[in-house]
Amino acid sequence: MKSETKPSVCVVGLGYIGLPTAAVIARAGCKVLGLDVSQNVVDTINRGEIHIEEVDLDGLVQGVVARGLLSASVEVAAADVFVIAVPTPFHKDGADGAKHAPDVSYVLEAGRTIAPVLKHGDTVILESTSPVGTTEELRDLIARARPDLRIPGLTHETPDISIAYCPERVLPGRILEELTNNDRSIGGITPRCARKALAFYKRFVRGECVTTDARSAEMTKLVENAYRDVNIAFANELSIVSDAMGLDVWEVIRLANRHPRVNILTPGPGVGGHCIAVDPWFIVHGAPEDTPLIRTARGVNDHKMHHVIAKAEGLIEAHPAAKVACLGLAFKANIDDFRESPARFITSRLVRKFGPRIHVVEPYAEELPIEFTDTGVAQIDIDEALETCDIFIVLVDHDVFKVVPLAERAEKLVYDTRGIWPDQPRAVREDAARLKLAP
Ligand code: SAJ
Repeated sequence: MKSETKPSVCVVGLGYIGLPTAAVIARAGCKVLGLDVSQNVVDTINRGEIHIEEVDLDGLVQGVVARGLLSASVEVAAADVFVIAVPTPFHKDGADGAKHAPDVSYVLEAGRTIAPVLKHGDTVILESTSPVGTTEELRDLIARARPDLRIPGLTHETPDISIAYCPERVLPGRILEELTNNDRSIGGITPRCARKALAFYKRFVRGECVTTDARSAEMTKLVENAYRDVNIAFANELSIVSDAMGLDVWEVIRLANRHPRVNILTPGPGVGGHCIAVDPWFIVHGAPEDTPLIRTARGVNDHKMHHVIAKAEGLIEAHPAAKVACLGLAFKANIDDFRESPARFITSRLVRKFGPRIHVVEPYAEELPIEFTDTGVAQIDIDEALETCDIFIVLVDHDVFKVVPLAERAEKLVYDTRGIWPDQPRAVREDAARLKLAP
């Protein structure tokens, strides 16, 4: 039997996706170089430590660094496989339709970085969520930088390198498990490219790996997150409608979900994170005339944040002597990720209006984010909040909040945007008629 040598791998971008991916590939026995622009991130990883919070990642990184399988650098080096996992944000502002336009500059920069070290036989895989056509754009950039290489899709001969798109699908908080067990869509620039990338993923993915073309794989990733956004929008719209009708949305959804073909998601204070609130725009931007539903869902989910702010403001104004606790800043439960978080946005707006009457409870934050500096607002723990605060605004469904027994919160006035305390006697929905809500 042919003895097989394991490919050396370079992972470009050591963030929430890149670092766990690098560690899982290293665990499979491949020698991995992680590349990042931050010297601080590189130094942290080379000490066997991590700069992000993710279940079991610390032990894994420590182990693979100690075994010499993972190292990090700010300098690129030759490898057999390159995995690009850099951010693809969108432009938040900008005139002339630039608002919400995808920004693939980090992907192209990664392409420029690896191009000089590419050699015959290498495979380049893009994992970053990208608008349709980005893998071809990356391919064209590599072709311009390396006219000496035969590039897939641009040559009639056997290409020197392979280029493919394979989006990550992992859920923060379950990244290591999902990296290994989720199915993967692998889109090649050509079928041969897809087969090369498939052979690589088979080394560490237990889920099924399905091959397709690069553009379909790009669209698949966007569609997955847009699907979830549209479904969350439905739940959020229901919560606003139920509110207006004096109904308990949690009860309505619980009952509707008993239907065998109905599965309504959970309302919340809006949709956060850098995937579901972003990726649908990549589809809308690509086909603005043909995406009324996807665009509207984004609007509904963004509007939910403002609905919560208005309702919370009405509640706090109606109780001028009350001390207020805002529970959670993270974009979802049990993680320390505060980027694009509705809870953080809502809390900061309440702080701007009510100042130190607001107290922030966020067990996953060592300190409050920058916009809370000099506001006089205190970060307290849940025990202190239960002892000292009168109004509770639940913005994140962290487990540590969920387990607070009724006896400890029965007297509190609660606005529960996540439905974690369904038995709360003094819940805002019962007071809704008495609240003067901002328009
Ligand atoms: N949310 C609700 N109600 C729900 C579900 C979620 O309000 O019923 C909110 C959350 O609180 C959060 C936001 O939506 O603010 C997004 O959370 P999420 O758990 O739905 O998703 P993410 O952003 O953590 O990860 C998503 C996942 N995509 C899908 O489930 C289709 C993940 O698999 C992707 O890998 C990830 O985006 C990504 O990187 O694209």
